[in-house]
Amino acid sequence: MSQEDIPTDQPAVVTVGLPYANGDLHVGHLLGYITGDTYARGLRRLGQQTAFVCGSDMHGTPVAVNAAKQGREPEELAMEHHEQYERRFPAFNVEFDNYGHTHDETNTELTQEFVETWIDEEHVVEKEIEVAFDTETEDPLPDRYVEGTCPYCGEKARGDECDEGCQRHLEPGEIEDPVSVTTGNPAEYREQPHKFLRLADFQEYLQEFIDRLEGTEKARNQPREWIEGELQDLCITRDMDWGVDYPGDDREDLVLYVWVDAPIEYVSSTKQYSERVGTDVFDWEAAWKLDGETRPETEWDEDWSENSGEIIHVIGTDIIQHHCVYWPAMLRGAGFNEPRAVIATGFVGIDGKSLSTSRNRAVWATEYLDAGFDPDLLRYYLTTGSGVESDIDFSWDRFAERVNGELVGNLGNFCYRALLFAERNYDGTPDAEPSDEVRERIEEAVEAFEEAVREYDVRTVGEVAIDLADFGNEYIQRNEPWNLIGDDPEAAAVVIRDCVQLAKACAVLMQPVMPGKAADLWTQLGEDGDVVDADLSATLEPPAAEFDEPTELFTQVEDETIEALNEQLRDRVETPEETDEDDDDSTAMTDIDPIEDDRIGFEQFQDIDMRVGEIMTADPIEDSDDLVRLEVDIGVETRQVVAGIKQLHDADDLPGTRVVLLANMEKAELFGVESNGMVLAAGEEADLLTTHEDAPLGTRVR
Ligand code: B3M
Ligand code: ZN
Repeated sequence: MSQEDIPTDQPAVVTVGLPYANGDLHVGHLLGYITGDTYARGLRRLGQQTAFVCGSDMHGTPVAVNAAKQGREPEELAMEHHEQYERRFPAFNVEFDNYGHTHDETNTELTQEFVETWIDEEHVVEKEIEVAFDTETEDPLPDRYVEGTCPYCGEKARGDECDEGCQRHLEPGEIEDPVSVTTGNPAEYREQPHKFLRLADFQEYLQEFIDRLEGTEKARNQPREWIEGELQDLCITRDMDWGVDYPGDDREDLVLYVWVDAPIEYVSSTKQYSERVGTDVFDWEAAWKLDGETRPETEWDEDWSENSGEIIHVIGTDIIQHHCVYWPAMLRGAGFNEPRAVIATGFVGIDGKSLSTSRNRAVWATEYLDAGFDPDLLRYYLTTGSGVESDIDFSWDRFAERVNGELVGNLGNFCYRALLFAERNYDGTPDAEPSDEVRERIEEAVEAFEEAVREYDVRTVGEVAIDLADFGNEYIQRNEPWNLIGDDPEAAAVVIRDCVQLAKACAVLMQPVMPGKAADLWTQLGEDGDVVDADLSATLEPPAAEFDEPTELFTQVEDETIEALNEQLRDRVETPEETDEDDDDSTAMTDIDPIEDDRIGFEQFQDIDMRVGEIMTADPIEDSDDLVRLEVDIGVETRQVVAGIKQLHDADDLPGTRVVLLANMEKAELFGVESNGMVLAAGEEADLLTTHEDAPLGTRVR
């Protein structure tokens, strides 16, 4: 990366984690792709040359196991889903410059090149390790072919990750009591030679890298604990025939681990884009290579990096380790550029509970489209519902509430009123200069937008136009042009010119989050060309002198539609169907959690700021089964907190209760209510923790 402020003179690449080509897309997946698309569009708005690329993740056991269960060939299953994703993304206005897949020639070749460089540079070592084999069929059982017990936390886990417990990546041979997921037979461990990337070679490099890395907080900080401890070598081969062959070894059925060829697709997809549009339009090497060429060295040298591009990854929180530890080491080992930023998004919940595909508690991409909603509404909901890294809850009720309030009632209403008044009275934009007040307000919005892009704050990128429309509504109300037009026509002309200018600025600023609606507004404004090509300075350029009568940008979501969708969701969650997907994101219910193996130091504990508080008010949140809005007095201030404590506690009894409040918890938004802290409670039923004696409010809990 160039280490200069964005926009830089170098090309940027924005990527999103590749979807496994093994199932249908739901709202949880869409969050990442929409966030990435919005961010890439935001970068371009600042004048940064940007390629937005992705592809389907075709290999690995997530695809192979699904295919085996369906009695199909992995390639056939993966291609089918790949083609489905290719069509699906544009339906949500997610427009990749290139959407490839990991099984194509570009990625196969590039992956092998990476690995050959690691071998040449002596970063690859061979070790005998224990790998699981089916005791009856004698087949090797890599990664998700087995399930068992996590050796770190004791939870049920998949062969490659502890998805329901401590979230660790598990190396081959680590899982305890492995059982085959396809035959149900117990597995036994046998010795087998495998190849490893020696991560210790990159430890020092990674420690410096993490200090430079930009992006969201968790992505920058969570990797520190892994990088500071001893780095375990990464096993890069698997006994399978579905994948990219390991180069330089003729052992049959030895392929690269899926997490080797998957991130390399980010590079391959950019390369395909360059090959299609020409390197004069986008030069993939300028973006991905150090100073335009690969340098097989491992020491960091600022001079080489100065002229390389800006790599920005958008991922889910659960794959931070792969992107902030393994991937930078892989890039470094092959002499490639490093990521400038990693943006990690939170999880999407459904109606206050975790999304679960196996319980069919999910809102599917097709279902949303079939309901006839414009994709931009969901884009707005998902990007602005909570901070980028916070979890976000999706409910149809909240969707309707936000669309009707924020889009129909605020943005849509303002633009319609402004343009209708202008068209009826002036056939378009009145001949007047905009006021200083409005010019300054637009300048402020543009600055907020630029800063949000520089800070990877996608939520603010999405909110700037809405805030501007909010101002517009207040401005029009305060100035009453309908009265002015008779009394003071000149003043009325200024007010309406101001409003048209504000609508034009809204179109430019809302484009990253709602590209389709921005294009509609642009047309209504009588502007030539495409709003995509208008840069931020267009917000203050004179609007078109003439335009036609406007139409409403957004339509009200009706109660009956929402009731039907809620019923559809309720019915299928109550009668869970068996699905053949295995990406269940729900947390299993257990009786008593095992004690964490990992000890924490006192310093780490000190980072947790817990205070004695007292509940002042408690109001149940409508439409939620378990959430209550609390006002908690913590001595120095009163905090609004949303707590999932309805099951065991009657809201009316809560005021006056002493609680322990985690005061430095990240803010979150639940059912539209901001939660600024967390009250501690025990167990699924949320039994509130309280103090025994009367410690003064605000006292720190240690
Ligand atoms: N295919 C999906 C996931 O684990 C996985 C991402 C690859 S990104 C290089 O979220
Ligand atoms: Zn675990």
